[in-house]
Amino acid sequence: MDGLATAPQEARRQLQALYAEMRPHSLYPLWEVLANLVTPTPRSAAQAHRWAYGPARDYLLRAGGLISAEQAERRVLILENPGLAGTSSVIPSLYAGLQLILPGEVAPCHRHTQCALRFVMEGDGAFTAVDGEKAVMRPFDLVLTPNWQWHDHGNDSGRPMIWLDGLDIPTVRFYEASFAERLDQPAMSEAIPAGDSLRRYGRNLRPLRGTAADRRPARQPLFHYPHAEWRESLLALAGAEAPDPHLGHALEFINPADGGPVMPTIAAHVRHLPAGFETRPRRSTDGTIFVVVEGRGTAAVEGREYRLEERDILVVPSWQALTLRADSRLLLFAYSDRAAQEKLGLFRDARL
Ligand code: GTQ
Repeated sequence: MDGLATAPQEARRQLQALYAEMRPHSLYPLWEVLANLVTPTPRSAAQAHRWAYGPARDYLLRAGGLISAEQAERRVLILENPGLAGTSSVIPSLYAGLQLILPGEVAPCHRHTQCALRFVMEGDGAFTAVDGEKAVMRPFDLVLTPNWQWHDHGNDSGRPMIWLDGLDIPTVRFYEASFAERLDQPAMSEAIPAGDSLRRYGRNLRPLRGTAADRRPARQPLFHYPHAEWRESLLALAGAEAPDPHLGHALEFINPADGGPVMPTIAAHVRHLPAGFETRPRRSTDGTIFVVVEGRGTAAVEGREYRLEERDILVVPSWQALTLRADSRLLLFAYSDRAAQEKLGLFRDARL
């Protein structure tokens, strides 16, 4: 804008004529748009938003009466950010959805270049199978299906199972790198006992390289982070340390292969806020999706307040200041695109 606004009348007219001539040749003046392209601080089109779990769950169960998991391939309600209409995105780089598997159903086996995490919202005993190995899913477990690993979901538990899907679908779309395949059978044959990779790779152990027992992909061996384990660690931390003023107590889920985030594009962590604790405001460049695991409280995003109840989902876009207040002990799960941003040298946060 500045370029045009400061030019004299006649020059402005000639510039407009020049733009009109260039346009059919796909040429445009940078000076008209520079201030919107290279902004001094992030300007997210995404909006802060909270989905109350109850109503979302009701719609999902209604869909469950009308279409099977097999028909749908994945029976999921997309949590689309109201500021990103038509993009199926919760923040510009990430996707969120609520997936339902009813007793006896199978979500057929496929693989894709998108990375996915599953965070269990309710139900107990359904499974995600990754490369033929089942992770039996319990409430608030984290299960990964990393890029290009075969996965199917099934439920022989007798109860509906609902989890949050977090994927990097918009990131993969941005890079135009989407590949996907369906297996010619609904599920892989299960040669591997459930929990096998957790025992082999999840205890600071690893089968010796070059042995057949080292069967998982070297970069991504682990895919199940049980609630019982992360909760115990988080509460022990809370008993031993004062909460960080901006974050509370926080533990990141890590990939044991390199100590980094769980997947190349997505980082995930859990937080604990003691009853009555209020964080100081903090901004970060990684738009973040939160799930309330336990307790209740309030989130303020740029001063606007959102009530938080168990299983509610909150999205906080890039660089919007977040304050969290815990009415009772508050446990949160969170995922974001921080993993990708760190690799690109983009991640920043500001403690206010
Ligand atoms: O379970 O593989 O929510 O491929 C979206 C795309 C879930 C899945 C989603 C997917 C999946």
